[in-house]
Amino acid sequence: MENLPRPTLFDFHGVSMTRYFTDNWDNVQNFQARPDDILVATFPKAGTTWVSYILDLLYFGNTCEERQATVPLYHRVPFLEISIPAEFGAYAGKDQVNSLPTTPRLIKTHLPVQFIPKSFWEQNCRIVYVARNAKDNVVSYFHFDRMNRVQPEPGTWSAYLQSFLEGKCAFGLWHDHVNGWWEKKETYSKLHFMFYEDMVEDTGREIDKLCSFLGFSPTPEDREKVITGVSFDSMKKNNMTNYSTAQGLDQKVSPFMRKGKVGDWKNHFTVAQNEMFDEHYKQKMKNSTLQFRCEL
Ligand code: PPS
Repeated sequence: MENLPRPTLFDFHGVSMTRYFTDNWDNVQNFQARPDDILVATFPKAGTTWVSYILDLLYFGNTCEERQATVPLYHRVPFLEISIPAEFGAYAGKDQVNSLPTTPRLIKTHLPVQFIPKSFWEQNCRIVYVARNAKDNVVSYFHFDRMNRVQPEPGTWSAYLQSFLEGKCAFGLWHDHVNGWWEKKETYSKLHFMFYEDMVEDTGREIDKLCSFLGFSPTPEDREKVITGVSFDSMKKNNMTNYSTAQGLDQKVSPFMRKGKVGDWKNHFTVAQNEMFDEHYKQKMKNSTLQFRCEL
């Protein structure tokens, strides 16, 4: 993986993608979901790992200590569409999902809604979508692309910001991603929409809402255990959740568990970049009822 070439972006049915997310396309599209599968869907860097770990602890926190201590979260909640070529370790998220020993299976995806394999809809699976305000999302994505060989070279911050606004990041335009999933909520009732900012504001409240969506009632002790286990500081220290065991990531460039804050964009955006971003945002989101908070 250390020699894995940085991929380039290309247009894939109208969405910017890299080969690491399209090489296994037909297989991924033919994925056979089960009715109790739970899909965690996000635009990259919106809180996937956080919600994945909440789900993992809710379902399996009490069942197998060894698993909690030895199996990294990215193996417990595999990334459905990822596919790394044979010469760099031959890894396919779909195969990982199919070898999961647990029920329900927790599955991660960054696909826009129109690319979700159809069996998830046919099986009426529960889906949790996590969204994060665009400004913090792009900052987090920039630092991630700096440290992750699976991602295209990010270039400078100002070039990156421009590319983000043009949808030239893996998984395409943020605005289309969040709007596409938000609209799906109108017709698909098993979709629970969460906001990163709400989770930062009150993790316990958001876990309660998630549990009610899942039809799950943890004991007060278990609920507290989950809240403590999924705090930023615990997840940063926990080698099973901080990606320290993952290949291809250079945590010296930027740690995976970087800041975990709302409003870090203020340390990155110039006044001019902020104005330009807001103008573009107004245009792209003018028909959307989605509301984000960029500070708390
Ligand atoms: S990925 O690679 O797309 O799966 O990344 P993802 O997990 O979606 O997003 C990573 C960002 O989420 C932050 N994070 C958290 N914030 C607060 N609390 C907890 N527990 C938590 N866990 C992960 C992580 O730090 C990344 O955000 P930034 O802003 O870069 O710190």
